[in-house]
Amino acid sequence: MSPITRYFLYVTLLLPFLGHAENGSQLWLRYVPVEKSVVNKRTIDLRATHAMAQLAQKELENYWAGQSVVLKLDKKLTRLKEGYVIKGNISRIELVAAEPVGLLYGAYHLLRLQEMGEDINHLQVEEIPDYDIRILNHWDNLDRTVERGYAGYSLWKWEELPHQLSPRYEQYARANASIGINATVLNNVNASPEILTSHYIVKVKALADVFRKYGIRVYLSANFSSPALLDGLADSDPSRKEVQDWWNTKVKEIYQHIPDFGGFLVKANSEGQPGPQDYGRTHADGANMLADALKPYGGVVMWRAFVYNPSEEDRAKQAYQEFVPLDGEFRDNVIIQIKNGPIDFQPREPFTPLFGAMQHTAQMIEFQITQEYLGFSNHLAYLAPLFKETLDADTYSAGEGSTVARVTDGSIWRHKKTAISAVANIGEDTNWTGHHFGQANWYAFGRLAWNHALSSEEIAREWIHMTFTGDADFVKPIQQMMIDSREAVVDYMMPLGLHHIFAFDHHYGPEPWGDRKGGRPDWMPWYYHNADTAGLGFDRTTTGSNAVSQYSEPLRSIFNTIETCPENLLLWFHHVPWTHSMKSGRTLWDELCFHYDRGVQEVRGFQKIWDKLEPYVDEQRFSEVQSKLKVQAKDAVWWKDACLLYFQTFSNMPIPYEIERPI
Ligand code: GCW
Repeated sequence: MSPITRYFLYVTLLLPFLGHAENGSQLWLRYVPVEKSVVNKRTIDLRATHAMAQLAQKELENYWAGQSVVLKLDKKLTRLKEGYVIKGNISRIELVAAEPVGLLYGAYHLLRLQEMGEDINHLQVEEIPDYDIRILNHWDNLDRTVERGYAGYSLWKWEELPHQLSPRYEQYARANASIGINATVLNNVNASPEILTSHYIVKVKALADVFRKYGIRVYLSANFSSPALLDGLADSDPSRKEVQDWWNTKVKEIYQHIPDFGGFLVKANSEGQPGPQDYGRTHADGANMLADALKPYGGVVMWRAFVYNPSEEDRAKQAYQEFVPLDGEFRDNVIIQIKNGPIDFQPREPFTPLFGAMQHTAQMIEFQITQEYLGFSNHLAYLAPLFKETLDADTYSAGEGSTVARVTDGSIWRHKKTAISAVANIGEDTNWTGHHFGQANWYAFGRLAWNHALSSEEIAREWIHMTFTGDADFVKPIQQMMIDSREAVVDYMMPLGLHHIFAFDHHYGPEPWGDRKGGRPDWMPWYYHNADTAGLGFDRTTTGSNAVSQYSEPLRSIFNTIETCPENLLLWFHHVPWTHSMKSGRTLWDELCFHYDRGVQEVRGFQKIWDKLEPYVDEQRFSEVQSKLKVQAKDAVWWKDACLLYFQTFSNMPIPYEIERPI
């Protein structure tokens, strides 16, 4: 090969590739710019002037290779909320929305169809979001560390703000808008009071100004003791006029800078955070004081129900016990934010019984996208099946069909605003989420917040198409791997309803034996697994902690009876004898061994699938995912061996021969 040919090959083949060397940074937004020849034949006709409508037009101008599009606003179509209608024939597509942001969402819808290679000749689309507020919660601290964050430091460069704006702020906003996310809480719920100082408010404003272009409102986590901590008030008692005035003044200042500020998220009287109970007041007293301050500006309070204390009472019961008596006492701009499960974002939990138990109070779900309990950013765990399990769970609180989705989206009890949230997995890493497949969980949350009826399979298919390739030989096996991945994690970490047997504090590996002298009993693994020579599991039946009583019938009886309790939650609700006969005919002990082993085998299977698909993936993403899968496979064996060898000291039964030997 002559040097000239070599140079030519280098420039044409290698350079474009080098240009994409950081291949995770584009997320699922890999639209190809349209060629000049197409642009000349096609018009993107905008009949509105709003900046967000212009942005929608620009996205289509740049990337829409199909027919001409007309974008129109029709304020009368209020039923659409932030949604849109798309109709089209061969030569012309019409995109109509009631709000400018609806045009932007509609534009991304069209681009998605294009990426997926869908037929766009006979479009009849009507999309209305299921929730009004679709919000990410960042647990980002002001020093840029991220609580339970595994993708590097926080995206928010506080020391550079407000003067310097990282280009990633806009990329973040665009990615969110492309999946319908319209709100974000910038800082950790373990909130530094500093965020509410004037010094920080101008920094928050700078971010809000960028995000607004994409229809995203900013919220802040507020520290309940801010009045005392920031301005030296004697206390932060919500019943005192001086404290109320402080909040009114602070809220006014925020709105002067950020006229569309969303409101506050509050973690109060939980894990050492201050709150109204410090002064003998209730959660309602605290939430209402903030709600009153925000009300004139249309702001909202998201008040968390994640409260528990070391006590004789089962931790799983405490949120219900504290909040149900307050039903009806909250202002209409307060929404109670409830984690999907009653303990804490475990690989599997039943839904929190508080859902549906407060009919006069707006409720919202809090999911966790960041994988605090699912292998950090090392393990591939596609979370749409976990999210769907909660959304689709029937609470029976207003009869059959009262799913968690329907008690929170306003279709059973109407509330002023509906919302859904998730703790973000985003950080400064080039690929945003640490693991390339972590991007799928951000994507899945956005899509489900928009339409909770979408299936995990559909969402995975979209994401794979847009992030990698639409080649069926790649899409099919990867989709299957993603669908299976969450259950694989449950199997090798905590099958059959086991929970919270994680290593202390950091929550990465197994530590079912953990017993720290003087530590909080409700933070010790044995509190949850209760292993003894008789059996395994937490007795939450009517003769145990009676947590089952917090569920509506027929669930209460189903969970309460060992024969009817779903086996995937058996050890959540029952202390089960080691020799108990499971549906498979195996003893509990053998079944436990079987699940741990299956989890390991599944991850080995993921490695094989991935290796085989190397030709479809760029080198960088291929090798990065490959290394993560190695770590995951090693960890899965670690979990299996550690848990089985530990529990065997109680069961005193042999590990079945067909199961891989501990190493
Ligand atoms: O389980 C805990 C996490 C904490 C987190 C807390 C919460 C923000 O381990 O890191 O604190 O949940 O949700 O408030």
